[in-house]
Amino acid sequence: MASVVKFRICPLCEAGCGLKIHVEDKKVTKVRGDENYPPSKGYMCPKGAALKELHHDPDLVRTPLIKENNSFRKATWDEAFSLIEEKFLYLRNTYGNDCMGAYLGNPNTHTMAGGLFLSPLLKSLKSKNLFTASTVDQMPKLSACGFMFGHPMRVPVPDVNNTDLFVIFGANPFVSNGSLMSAPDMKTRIKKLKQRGGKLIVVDPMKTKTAKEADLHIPINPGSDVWLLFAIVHIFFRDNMISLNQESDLIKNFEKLEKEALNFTPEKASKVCGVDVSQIEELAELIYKTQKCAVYGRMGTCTVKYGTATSWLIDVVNILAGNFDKKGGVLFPKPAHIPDGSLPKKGFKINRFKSRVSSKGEVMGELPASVMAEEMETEGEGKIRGFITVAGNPVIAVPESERLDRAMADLDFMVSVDYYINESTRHADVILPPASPLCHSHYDFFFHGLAIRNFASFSEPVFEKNENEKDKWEILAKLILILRGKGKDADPLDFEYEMLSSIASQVIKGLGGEEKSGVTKDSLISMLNGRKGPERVLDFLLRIGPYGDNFGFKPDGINLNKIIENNNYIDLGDLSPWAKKALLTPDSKIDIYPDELEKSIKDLKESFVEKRDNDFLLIGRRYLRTNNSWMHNIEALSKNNPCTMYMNPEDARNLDFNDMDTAIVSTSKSKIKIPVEINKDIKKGVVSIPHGFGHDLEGMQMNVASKNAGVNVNRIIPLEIDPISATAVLNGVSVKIEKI
Ligand SMILES: Nc1nc2c(c(=O)[nH]1)N[C@H]1C(S)=C(S)[C@@H](COP(=O)(O)OP(=O)(O)OC[C@H]3O[C@@H](n4cnc5c(=O)[nH]c(N)nc54)[C@H](O)[C@@H]3O)O[C@H]1N2
Ligand SMILES: Nc1nc2c(c(=O)[nH]1)N[C@H]1C(S)=C(S)[C@@H](COP(=O)(O)OP(=O)(O)OC[C@H]3O[C@@H](n4cnc5c(=O)[nH]c(N)nc54)[C@H](O)[C@@H]3O)O[C@H]1N2
Ligand code: SF4
Ligand SMILES: [Mo]
Repeated sequence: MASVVKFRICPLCEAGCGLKIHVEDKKVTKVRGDENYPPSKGYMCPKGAALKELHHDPDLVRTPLIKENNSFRKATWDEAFSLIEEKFLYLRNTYGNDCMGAYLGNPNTHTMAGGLFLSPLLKSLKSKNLFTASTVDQMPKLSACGFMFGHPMRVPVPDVNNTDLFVIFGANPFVSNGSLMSAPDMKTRIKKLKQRGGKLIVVDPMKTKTAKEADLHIPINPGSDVWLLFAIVHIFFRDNMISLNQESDLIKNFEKLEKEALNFTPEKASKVCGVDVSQIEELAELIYKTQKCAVYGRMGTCTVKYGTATSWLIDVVNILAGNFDKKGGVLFPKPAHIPDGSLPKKGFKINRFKSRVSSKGEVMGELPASVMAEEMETEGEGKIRGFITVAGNPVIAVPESERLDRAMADLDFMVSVDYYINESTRHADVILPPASPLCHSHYDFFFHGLAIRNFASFSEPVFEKNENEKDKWEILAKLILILRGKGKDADPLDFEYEMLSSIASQVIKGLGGEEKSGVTKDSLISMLNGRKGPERVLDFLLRIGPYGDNFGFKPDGINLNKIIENNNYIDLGDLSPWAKKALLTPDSKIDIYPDELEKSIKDLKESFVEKRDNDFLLIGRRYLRTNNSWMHNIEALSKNNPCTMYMNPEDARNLDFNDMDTAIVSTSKSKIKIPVEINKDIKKGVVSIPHGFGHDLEGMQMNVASKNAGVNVNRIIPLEIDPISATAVLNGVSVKIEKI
């Protein structure tokens, strides 16, 4: 049988590399990087290649499963949806709306269905018990951007291709392939940066793969970046090193910031951060003097005690040094699917409602993942009894995981939309598996808004799904219709039509109404291309988007077919300045010191302590061949990812550890046993454990992963949160270490 090569955008991480999927007789024979796809030019990582094994993984769930007598049996879709309808409606009618809850995991952001159908799914639950992986991840950055720029989707992205100084705080893009910065092949980009005379600086307690390529690596104490960044702001004001790229009246609360920064001297920062005063001074000067500089931060600046404050200060530094909204600095992307004027200009609010048990505030309409367990455990009105997980593994991803594991086991009824029986989905009563990723089309609704270049790309399904399989959007639409009381037999296309119709109404309203414009909803919808489902919605958004063809009124504009005809990719240019238009604060200003941060900064000032030498602070790490918890079941990816604890040689000597001796690591919550790997790249007093492991729980069916189970670090991480964004503190956790 002849081999065919199909193009696919990789759905596994933010980089979104272009892949060539070689197919023979309905089988993937190999996966290679597509050298003709401009963003990645042939680059891919081992995970991309593993799409082959993923597609054929014998452990992948391929039909709906229903749990009976503690084990799963195959079921029809109709049986599965009937049971869900019966149980969910019963629970809701008996206990009220808040007895329902949901957790959405990371891979949702890599699917078209996730981009379009999850927000209506959450609405249809009518509950406040909504959780996502954002509160163990990037919520601090989104919150900081919300306060400063008016909307959490206004995230300034480093213009890596044009910058001359790239300063990275707490990220390791050589391994993670970039996050809140979609940019495949960071290694080549850094090589090019150096070729044009530019510099890379990495601030990280660990000399990571990225840090090893840096011109300067600053090993900082975990959790202390907020002090270092504030000290830079202090120096800027003290030495008059401020050169705004905006008119000053575009920025408010400037004086308040100046006054606050007085409190954060480099001398004080030096003691907390373990970084010399002279180095802090040099860093500030270099950032100020370099014309094109981009400061960027990720996990190490988000999932820390002052995550929102740290994330905020990164952009404060960019603004004060004149690098915000400037080529070579940081800029807002302008994705093709978000029509101008479609995001509300009303600013960003949090705490609009609180959790039932411990009164934690809402952020972006969701509650912190850290309160999930207590909301499931605590009796009373609003106790979570019915639960949905979609592409998430909270038992591994969320702190105090043993408690969450027990709480999930006690739920009355749980549904998981997922294709593995893993640590979390083993608690489900029904598992609904979407067809393999290669059976879905792809457009990056989330990551085009975070990409270092504006473009629109699309890939069609590599395989047609089997008759008995369902696309993820169909599953989500069914759940929405069931939860809205339309019944399990309602047609998912009814919901697709509702979405299209609501966009059409907005457009017609903008044209002055149906009568005046002569345009009807159905006339617009009938002009759409693409398969029914998310593709038609995408085509609609592209056509009315900032580069769209406006249904023919702008013949040079883009639409879905044009992307496909243009080899799946349309370039829309370098990021370019447009902040003045992009700001979504009610007064159209940048709030450089939002009120919401004041309390946290007061607390920070009062919390000043020098780091004590005998404390161990725990941080996390990622491996190139992992993807959080879920790709350990691929044989080719399961090797060379040891679940060990890195320890500095001096610490190891002091505690009398030899390489691979077992340590007991404990916090107030629990203890784990883990082998110690002596590693000179980690700062003294800091230890690192990768997350995503612990695949030895009863009832899982991931045969490869279970062989290399490792231990779940979230068993010992306590439920501490950043007070603003309610995001878990995963880095800089104080631990005790003993030899076994
Ligand atoms: N291969 C692979 N790629 C992935 C993933 C994966 O699991 N594997 N996961 C994806 C996901 S979901 C995400 S969110 C991204 C994350 O993307 P990144 O943030 O780039 O990845 P991390 O490896 O978490 O990098 C965080 C870095 O912060 C450092 N660090 C820890 N604490 C501190 C601190 O207090 N201060 C400073 N300055 N540094 C600190 C750590 O040593 C680490 O090097 O990666 C994505 N890409
Ligand atoms: N200690 C510690 N904890 C962490 C982190 C850390 O650095 N340290 N990182 C945090 C971060 S950044 C993140 S993003 C979270 C990740 O946490 P989660 O998103 O909750 O977990 P994942 O491990 O990504 O598991 C993804 C699940 O989705 C399923 N899946 C994959 N693709 C699809 C799909 O297309 N459709 C459906 N329906 N299901 C799919 C997989 O089978 C798996 O069950 O973990 C967080 N937890
Ligand atoms: S870096 Fe790897 S996982 Fe990420 S998109 Fe590229 S090939 Fe896929
Ligand atoms: Mo993440």
